[in-house]
Amino acid sequence: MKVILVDATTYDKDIDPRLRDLKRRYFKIKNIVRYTRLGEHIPPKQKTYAMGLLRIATILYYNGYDVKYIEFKNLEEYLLTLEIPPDVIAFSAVCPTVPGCSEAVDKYRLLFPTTRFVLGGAQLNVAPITTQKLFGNFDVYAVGFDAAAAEQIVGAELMPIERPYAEFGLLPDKISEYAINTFSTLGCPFTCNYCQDRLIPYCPVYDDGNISFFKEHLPPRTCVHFFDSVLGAGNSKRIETICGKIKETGHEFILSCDFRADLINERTIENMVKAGFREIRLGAESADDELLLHNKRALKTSRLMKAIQMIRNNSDMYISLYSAIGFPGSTMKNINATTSLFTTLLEERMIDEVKNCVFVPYPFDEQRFSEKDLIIHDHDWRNYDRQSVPVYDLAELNGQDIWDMFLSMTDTINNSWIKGFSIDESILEEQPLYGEYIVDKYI
Ligand code: B12
Ligand code: SF4
Repeated sequence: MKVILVDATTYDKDIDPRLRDLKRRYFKIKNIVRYTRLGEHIPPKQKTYAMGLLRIATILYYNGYDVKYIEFKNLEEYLLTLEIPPDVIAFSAVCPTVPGCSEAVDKYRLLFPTTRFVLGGAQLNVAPITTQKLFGNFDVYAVGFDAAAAEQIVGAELMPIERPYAEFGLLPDKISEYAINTFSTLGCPFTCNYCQDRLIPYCPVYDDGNISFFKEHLPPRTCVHFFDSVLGAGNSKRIETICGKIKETGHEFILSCDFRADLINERTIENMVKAGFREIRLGAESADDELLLHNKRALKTSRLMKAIQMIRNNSDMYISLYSAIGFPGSTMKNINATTSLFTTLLEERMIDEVKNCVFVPYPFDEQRFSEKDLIIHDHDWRNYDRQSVPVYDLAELNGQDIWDMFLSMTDTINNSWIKGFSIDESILEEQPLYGEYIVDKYI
């Protein structure tokens, strides 16, 4: 049985030229700051793989199916080379790419009337009803993870397979051609509003995050990012196990991970440092505790500051803050307060980077916005994007206001970064853009 697995987890999109210019500057500054803090290293490539789809491909492959993993943008060219129709074309989509996959089904069904078209992935898992209602032309909506999802693709029971669970040889390119994203644990125990990671079931996966495999295939000083929602799902025992296993591999990679500031303590930092973590990314949505509470984000600004201080005192890790502008309850006043917090932290060199984006209310089935809080005015899922004008208005700010404040915040962040790191403007122009998937897609 021939199964084509289509990676539609990334996409190209034109963005506002003002943001493009700001982001070009951002990635030039980042180039200097990263090398200053981390020393010589191999920056991430601009191409990514979808670990979820790769796991599905692996399960089917070891069950004897003829699988082909292909990127959405190369699908058409590949289909034209086929002499007999594939049995299945299955798409892995995120919210903004579901409409494109649905259009592809209409188009290719004319070419391959007997082929079964399947939808799976992050957006379907959190909104099976809404997705099917809006995009009803797939034959199968394969909700779930791993084998449970893979069985729906082929409509048959599968044999369990031995780990390792991701056969990187099934990817179109060599592993060294990709930005390395890996994970140790699925799911998140927290329940912040509007975040879909809390809907992902908890599952410990690779105790060493696959580092032993990568060590055989990638050179030392490659950047490897752990995309666990919170490393080890925030469980301190598990974090200790993971860090111990990673250390045992004897790798020389530059590891990074996402973490919650309120879980930071000296023991955790010590474990991370021993395991080779050189970067930690903390969520920092707002300087306004009331706004955070309103969005069920219990982390107070004072706790964030304490965590930053503790990391600085106990390690030389690169500290990034990840921020989203436009949560319900946002006002000009609290956005300005957040911008000034970032300014202070960058100018005092307490942190190394602030990555800001626009909050996106990705649809899920039970979602209800109170009329006053958030009104969606653009229902086209293609525009549900973190680098585009918001698809919603808030009580005090409309989408355009939020967008203008986002641009202004991005500019302020760049300027504070330059000031804090005493960067000479004259050397900035000749800097290369730091490699990151967003550069390729947007700049
Ligand atoms: C790593 C990652 C990235 C990486 C790599 C993306 C990639 N190629 O996978 C990067 C940084 C590039 C990325 C980018 C984006 N991402 Co992202 N990303 C993740 C992250 C952290 C991990 C994904 C993962 O591998 N999970 C682990 C695997 C095992 O789970 P999984 O992907 O869900 O796959 C399982 C099931 O879904 C199912 N499955 C998956 N595919 C298929 C296909 C079929 C046919 C079937 C049957 C089943 C199936 O089985 C899999 C195995 O069990 C998730 C959050 C998370 N913790 O999951 C967000 C996440 C997937 N990203 C998300 C989004 C929205 C994006 C962006 C679109 C953001 C944006 N711009 O607005 C961008 C796209 C970039 C662009 N412009 O091109 C959202 C998706 C939300 C949604 N409702 O669609 C998530 C859930 C984060 C969030 N909470 O907002 N992302
Ligand atoms: S801690 Fe982070 S990943 Fe977990 S639910 Fe909250 S925002 Fe989402």
